[in-house]
Amino acid sequence: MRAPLIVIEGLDRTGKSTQTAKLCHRLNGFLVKFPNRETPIGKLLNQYLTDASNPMPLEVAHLLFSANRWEMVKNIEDLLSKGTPVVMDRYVYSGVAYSMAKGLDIEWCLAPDKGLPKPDVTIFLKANDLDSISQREGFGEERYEVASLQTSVRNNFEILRSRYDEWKVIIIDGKDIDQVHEHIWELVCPLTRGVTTGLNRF
Ligand code: 2DT
Ligand code: MG
Repeated sequence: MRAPLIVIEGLDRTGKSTQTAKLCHRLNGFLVKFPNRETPIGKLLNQYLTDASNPMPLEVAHLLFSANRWEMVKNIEDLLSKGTPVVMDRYVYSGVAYSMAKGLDIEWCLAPDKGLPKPDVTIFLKANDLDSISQREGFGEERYEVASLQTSVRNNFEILRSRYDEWKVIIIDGKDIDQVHEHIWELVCPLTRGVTTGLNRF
């Protein structure tokens, strides 16, 4: 028996931080946010994301995002095997969806993440109304927070959703924080008794 690995994905400003924190608290789990900006690689990524004049090639950025996940694997596997649920705020799918939006090929994007633990459930917070997202506080502060890129990222998330069967979608338009949380809880609840199968891998 091991604890579940739960991923919450979505575009910028769809409430992932709020929802992952709330879920983690209820589960008594461990929260992992990607990119993790605290590690040496994460610091490079933070510079890249916050400074639009940073000339890093997009392939390099992609590989650093992936490396930033690999840095955490041992830690995550230990937690799961000891019975602590792990909740992730973004993961492999953000890596692929954002890099594809910048023109990279899907298989190329997935390759460096091959072997990473696969989530037991991936919950996609989907906003049908993208205009309301770009009006949320703080939107536009970072490199990828541009409406045209968000539209492309959303299409890429749809491609990934049809490819991976652990995906669940929650439409967030018109729902408040607690309503979205309860919906997430319904999806996660069956996993809280523990998971009997081993971890799958990408
Ligand atoms: P936050 O706004 O959630 O801090 O993300 N991103 C993220 C990628 O391009 N590749 C990745 O592998 C990951 C995890 C999405 C900052 C931005 O980083 C993007 C938005
Ligand atoms: Mg962001």
